[in-house]
Amino acid sequence: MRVLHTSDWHLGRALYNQHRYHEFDAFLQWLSQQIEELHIDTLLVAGDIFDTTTPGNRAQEQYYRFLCRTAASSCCSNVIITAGNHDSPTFLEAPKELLKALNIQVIGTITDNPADETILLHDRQNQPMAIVCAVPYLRDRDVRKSLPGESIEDKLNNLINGIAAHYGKVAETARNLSLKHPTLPIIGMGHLFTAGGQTVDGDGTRELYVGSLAHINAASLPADFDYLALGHLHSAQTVAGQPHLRYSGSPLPMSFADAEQTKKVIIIEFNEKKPSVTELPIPCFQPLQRICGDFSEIATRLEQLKTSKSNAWLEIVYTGSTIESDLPGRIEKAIEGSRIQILSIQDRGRVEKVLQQSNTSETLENMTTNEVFQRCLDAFEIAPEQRKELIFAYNEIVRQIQEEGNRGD
Ligand SMILES: [Mn+2]
Repeated sequence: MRVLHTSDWHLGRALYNQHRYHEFDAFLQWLSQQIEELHIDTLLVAGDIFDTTTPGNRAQEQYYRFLCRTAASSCCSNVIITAGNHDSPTFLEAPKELLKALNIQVIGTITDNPADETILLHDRQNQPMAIVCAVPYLRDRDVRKSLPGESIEDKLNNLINGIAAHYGKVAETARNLSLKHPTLPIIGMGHLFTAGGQTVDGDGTRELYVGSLAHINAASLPADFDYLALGHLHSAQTVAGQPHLRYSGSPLPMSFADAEQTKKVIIIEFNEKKPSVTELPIPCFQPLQRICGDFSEIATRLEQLKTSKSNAWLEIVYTGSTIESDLPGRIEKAIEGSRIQILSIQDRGRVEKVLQQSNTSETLENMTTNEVFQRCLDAFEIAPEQRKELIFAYNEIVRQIQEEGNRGD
């Protein structure tokens, strides 16, 4: 039996307002091809299918088109999809019954019965081949009851214990099932942050429980899993050095921060209960590059990319000490006639200049957004009559960003 484990597709995700449909299409095409060529029996997608709780039409079309293709494949007899913290459980589960007819199982949320998350997989000859514990992302309210007089520590401990207890209950139903099928592997699926997990700053992994460090210790998860297919962390990695407990990571870099990583899906071949695990690298469908430096360093790098006929998308971080007038215009001019696209230009030089003029013990982290802007107005000697309008516009932008951050996911 051969399983493919992936997660964190984040269909519909954009980079600085740039849509990424062609990358998602290319990835899903590639994935279909791998499923056929490697004779994959079972596909597991461990959460964060979509980037938002209300994905756009095009992202949905990509998802359903891929599922139809997989259901029609010559080998893949089972697909299991669980919800991640970015997904809407009800949105994902809405077509559940229809997808079941194609042997695609969707678990968006938990029920009162842990056996609902335990699935006995069959091959196309209707022979049982594995037991899967498909646990979706567990929301605080799913596993923890609020009690009066609790401290923050109590809440956190109850949350962590609640999550571990839920995995325990589902594993127990799998254990009971395996009494009848002792040679079948037990495969777990989950969407959580395990203790010691690695993230790259800015790679889009969102803290699951606001203001807390609810990281689950691998030792508190049931030991029944012959393989555990995890989602949530966007860099591929094992858990606590154990090769059968894994994050596949996201198939596309989520930002310029993880653009250097080789992205992967995981192939697991079972000989009865014994897994052998291989990492399958995903080709890069759209090069992303971050360029940092003063103007001459940026210009040199742009020239190199232009000469090599690059089609990269760029994030440019200007760190020069002088204030460059019309930085965006000069950069645009430097890439004229090439296939390069600039997605973002950040002028760190200005931020540094603002901070240099202020008290040296200050750092950006301990200033409010309004204080930083005030310093900025001072540093650039903006006339008083212009300030009112600029502050108003600035506040509006800050509010919009905060509202977007709060929106339902
Ligand atoms: Mn994710």
